[in-house]
Amino acid sequence: MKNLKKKTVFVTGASSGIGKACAEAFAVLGANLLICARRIERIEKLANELHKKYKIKVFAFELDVRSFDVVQEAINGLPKEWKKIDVLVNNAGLSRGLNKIQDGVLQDWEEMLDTNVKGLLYVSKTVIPFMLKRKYGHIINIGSIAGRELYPGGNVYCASKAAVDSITKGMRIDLIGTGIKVSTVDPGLVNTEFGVVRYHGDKKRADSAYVGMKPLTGKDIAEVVQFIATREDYLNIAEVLVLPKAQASANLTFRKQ
Ligand code: NDP
Ligand code: 8X3
Repeated sequence: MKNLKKKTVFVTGASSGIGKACAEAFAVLGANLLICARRIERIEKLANELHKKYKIKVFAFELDVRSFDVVQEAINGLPKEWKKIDVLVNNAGLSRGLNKIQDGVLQDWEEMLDTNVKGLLYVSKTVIPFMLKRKYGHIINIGSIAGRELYPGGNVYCASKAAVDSITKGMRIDLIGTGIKVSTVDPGLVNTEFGVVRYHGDKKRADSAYVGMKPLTGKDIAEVVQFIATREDYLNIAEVLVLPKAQASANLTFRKQ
């Protein structure tokens, strides 16, 4: 098992859900953490907690991944020691709405594509040069079952996660021989703030996704990410689909009445 103690792990979208759980999963291993999101107060609180609990260094910063200029400025402006990024977890992402394509809301489409696709590209484009310089690094992208299968109303969100799948595969091809490896974790239903964000704050509608079944937790996914990141360097777990037992496909869940 690879030792990540004092290595640098960068998690985007660490203010909630899977990203927050990933930050803690790497803190447990003694890794130093770079964490970001738009809600800086949450990121700073998490940084303090993890620093105190695990005696690690944490650099927390506000970042909206949708602007390339902002991403470049924030990451290129990091203190030198923080640019030695060993693991990048491209987690920041969201879904907006579940409308049929004919009823789609332009702003929702743009938010999903700008965050899930362009944001992931912007962060990667900025971090990859640091990894190339050190001939070392591991990029772990958080995709989704939604990138592998469509469901009604999934249209643009599914497309954004299918793009993550293609980008991951493209990265793996283009970065071969550079010392950088690339993996993806594709979760099914995970109980995070994802649903509340998808339904623009409607918690009741968000919770209805989990009625009669046990969804995954952010920690479940973080444990998989942690396992992938700690394999010996010669080995790459390229992709993993993680589902609740009660979910067979993007659109088929078993629910107790
Ligand atoms: P949460 O809503 O709980 O967390 C999303 C995180 O992304 C937050 O930290 C949020 O921080 C951050 N984020 C959103 N937009 C931006 C932005 N523009 N810039 C920077 N950070 C941003 O949802 P999850 O933890 O569930 O989602 C994490 C990832 O997992 C996403 O990529 C999602 O698509 C994927 N996923 C989720 C599944 C699920 O069922 N929950 C299943 C499959 C995949 P902030 O708002 O503070 O900026
Ligand atoms: C999130 C999973 O099925 O809610 O990526 O779209 S789903």
